[in-house]
Amino acid sequence: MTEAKGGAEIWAAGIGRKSNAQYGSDLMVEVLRELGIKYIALNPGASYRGLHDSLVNFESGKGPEMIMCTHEEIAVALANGYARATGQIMATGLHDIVGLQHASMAIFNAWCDRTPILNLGGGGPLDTTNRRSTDWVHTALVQGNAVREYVKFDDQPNSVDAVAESFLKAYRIAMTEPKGPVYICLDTDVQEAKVNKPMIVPHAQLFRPPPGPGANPESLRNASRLLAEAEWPVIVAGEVGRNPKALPPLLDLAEALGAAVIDSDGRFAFPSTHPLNLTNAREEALRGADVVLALDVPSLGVPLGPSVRERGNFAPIIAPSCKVIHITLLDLERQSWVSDNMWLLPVHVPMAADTAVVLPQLLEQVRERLTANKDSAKQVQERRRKIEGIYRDTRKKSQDWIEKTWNEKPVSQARLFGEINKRVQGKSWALVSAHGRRWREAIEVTEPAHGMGGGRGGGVGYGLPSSIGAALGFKESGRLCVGIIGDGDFLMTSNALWTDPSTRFLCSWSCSTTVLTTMTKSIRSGWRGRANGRWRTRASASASKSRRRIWRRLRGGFTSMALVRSRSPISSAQPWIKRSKSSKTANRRSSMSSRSRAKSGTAVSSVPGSPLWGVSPSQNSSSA
Ligand SMILES: Cc1ncc(C[n+]2csc(CCOP(=O)(O)OP(=O)(O)O)c2C)c(N)n1
Ligand SMILES: [Mg+2]
Repeated sequence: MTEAKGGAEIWAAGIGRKSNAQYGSDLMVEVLRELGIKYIALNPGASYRGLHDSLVNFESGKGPEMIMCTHEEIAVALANGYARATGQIMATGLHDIVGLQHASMAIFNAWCDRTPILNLGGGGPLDTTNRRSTDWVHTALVQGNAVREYVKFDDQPNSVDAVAESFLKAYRIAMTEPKGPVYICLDTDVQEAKVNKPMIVPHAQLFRPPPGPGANPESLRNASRLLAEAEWPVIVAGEVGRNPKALPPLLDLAEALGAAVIDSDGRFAFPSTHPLNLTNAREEALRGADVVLALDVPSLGVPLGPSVRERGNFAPIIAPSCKVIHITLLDLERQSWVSDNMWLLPVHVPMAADTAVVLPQLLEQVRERLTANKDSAKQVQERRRKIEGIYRDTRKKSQDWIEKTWNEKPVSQARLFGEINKRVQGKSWALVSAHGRRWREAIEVTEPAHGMGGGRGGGVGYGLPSSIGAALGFKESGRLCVGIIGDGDFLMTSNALWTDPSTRFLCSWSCSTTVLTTMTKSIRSGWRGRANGRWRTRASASASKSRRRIWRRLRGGFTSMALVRSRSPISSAQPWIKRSKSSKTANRRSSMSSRSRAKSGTAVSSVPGSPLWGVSPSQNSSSA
């Protein structure tokens, strides 16, 4: 077993605190704690038993909390959803080559989503004399090669002394815009190395990622001039909502200009109830545009392109004379393996800056220019009237579609979306994933929790685990988390249901024949003590204590899980609406009521009833 060598001196006094590590993996866990990592999603494997042991037994109870998953793809997708919901990074634990290969699909998805994830994998031992049989088969040279094309950084610290630096670098790179997943391979010998000298845990604050950059002053002036002078400016919002701070100035900018807004990704950016929101009339809004302000749009050709795209025939729907301003940090990115930014479109004012920093500055300049022009108030008012007219017509079309297809058998998408909308409005809820082209026409979204986006990599199997990860992120908020997931997508990682972040989660298969309501109690971490806990002797009794805790949790098991097939699938979604005092009773009750409803085939109202939109646009725009 390797011993940690000298090197603590490189951490001068004041930049860290004394480590209590007895093993290399204890130090790894100390650094994870220092970085504020709350959760690690994992499927256990002997290649990181050292890390696993430290998570359980080293100063137990301090975290990160383990989220047990039945597949590494699920673990990484879960971390993706969590980061998109909270803006915070989660770690994953991936067994050597085999776990990494399972995880690779989800790592690729996270790469295309620009989502930060700290993937930690086991490997080795690189010292071949320490290998057991499978270690030979499961150790790659170099393991990070398997995912290098779609992580921002990968590393393999080769001693205990190199661990802290590797973790801090990986964290900083992952969390610096444009963000992305990283991978660190942890050699088993480094994890299991005994620490026989004082070590330092560096203060993470001193190695934190830099805040996003502001705009180039000249570009900012050009952008504000173009917008203030435009006849029909349109704002296309992409991933701008990843920082909720960017959204109030976006709303104010749209109001000041009287400009139409198109929400181009699943990530929430602008209330769908606001009369300037022309997302559902995209082509109509863009056809007449003389200026487009694009905000963090990963692939401009998608919102600016035609709805039906055919091979060899890509033609933007904006006029050739339309001036495009694009604020994005993706130009700073190195990427050649996959061109997920798609077509290269002309951009007249490119700005490599953080939208959360630029939007307040842009708003200020636009307001000044509009105030200086005596005609602008009237122009803005006229434009707004026109946009409101298009908004009303579009809404009417959507309403007609919903009413026309309401009673279709099997249940129509419009009915599914409409029913969900009726049940969530006025409640504290989150839309943790959305599937189907037309959900925006029936589901009102008014705040950042109403759209996570993600899944740009197009790898099926993402919806369920990422929804569970997002629900984990919303755990403390009390929000009801709703995921609308394709049946194909769902079935590819349906075992993610085993993972339970102890949060209420309604999941609808969009094939509209089945609704699944799960209400489960935590059984995560059930394996941790049994599979890997206490494989090495420690001076503390905490290991056996934690094992007793685990068995108590395991006995809790699933409280209920109801899979309901009926003529009226939506009715099974109701139990979560009525909250009762004790969660135990609530869960038991809801499972019973789902089952009895399924038996009797209770029908939901067959009439659309009150307007599905519930709240009038004017009411909602002020609260947004
Ligand atoms: C990992 C992976 N395998 C296969 C595909 C190809 N694929 C694209 S869509 C799809 C079916 C998705 O079904 P569902 O989620 O039900 O969506 P639907 O198109 O039915 O609305 C498949 C298999 C993929 N995108 N990713
Ligand atoms: Mg399907």
